[in-house]
Amino acid sequence: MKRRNYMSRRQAIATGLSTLGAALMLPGCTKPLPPTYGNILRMGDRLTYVAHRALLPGQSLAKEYNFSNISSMPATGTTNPADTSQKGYNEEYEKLFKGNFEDWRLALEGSVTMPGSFSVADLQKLPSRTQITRHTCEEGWTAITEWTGVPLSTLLQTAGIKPSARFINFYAFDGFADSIDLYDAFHPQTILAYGMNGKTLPIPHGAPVRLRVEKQIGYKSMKYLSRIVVTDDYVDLGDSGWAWYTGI
Ligand SMILES: Nc1nc2c(c(=O)[nH]1)N[C@H]1C(S)=C(S)[C@@H](COP(=O)(O)O)O[C@H]1N2
Ligand SMILES: [Mo]
Repeated sequence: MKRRNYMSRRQAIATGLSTLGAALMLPGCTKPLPPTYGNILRMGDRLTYVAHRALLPGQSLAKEYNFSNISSMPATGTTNPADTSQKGYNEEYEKLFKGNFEDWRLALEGSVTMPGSFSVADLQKLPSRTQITRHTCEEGWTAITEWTGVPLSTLLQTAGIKPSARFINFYAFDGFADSIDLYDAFHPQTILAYGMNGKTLPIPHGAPVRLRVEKQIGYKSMKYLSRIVVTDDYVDLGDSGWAWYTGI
């Protein structure tokens, strides 16, 4: 009988490590990895990132639920940037809010061949996706919610992202800024949501449009979006105090 050639545990680990090594040296990238801010603990995030990106197919879907699973969802962080007494208050947002967001435009710029700006109506004209998913907050609570919006990939394809593009940066009215890589950006469940549980996205949950990144922990799903910038390199938007990569 032919002798089966199983890979030994040690060999498997060695192969895994060299795959990680290769991933660490992606060609043509000046800053291929997320930041650690000189924090030794953040090296763990980097390892999680490299391991996920090297070992997972990248596009596995987050579990989707049924209507009967929908739970209530608390609003956290900024809950109304139009409220002068809130930390995330923004004058421009207050004006847009008073005009029922008719003048709101989502800018899409950077490494794209056709920069543009989109009204809520523009986004609603594009093919939509509805998904019932579990939101996991780093503070230890979860909620199951239905989200409706346009896949970020559709918008990026419309704008024609350049081959050199690697990261998508997001800016919100309350001062939030963060980024995701192209795996998450083109993930089919990564959407710009304008609907929640069958209704217009409410103010506390990020009106008029928020990001849903279902493969990342809660704070990556940015509320109150104002601008999207495609970049070739990782842009240091400052340390939020939270890990940049939190794949779940
Ligand atoms: N612009 C902005 N986006 C944000 C936040 C915020 O404070 N401002 N909080 C984040 C965190 S920590 C979580 S858990 C979710 C909460 O979303 P929710 O308020 O709709 O429950 O939004 C994320 N996106
Ligand atoms: Mo959170």
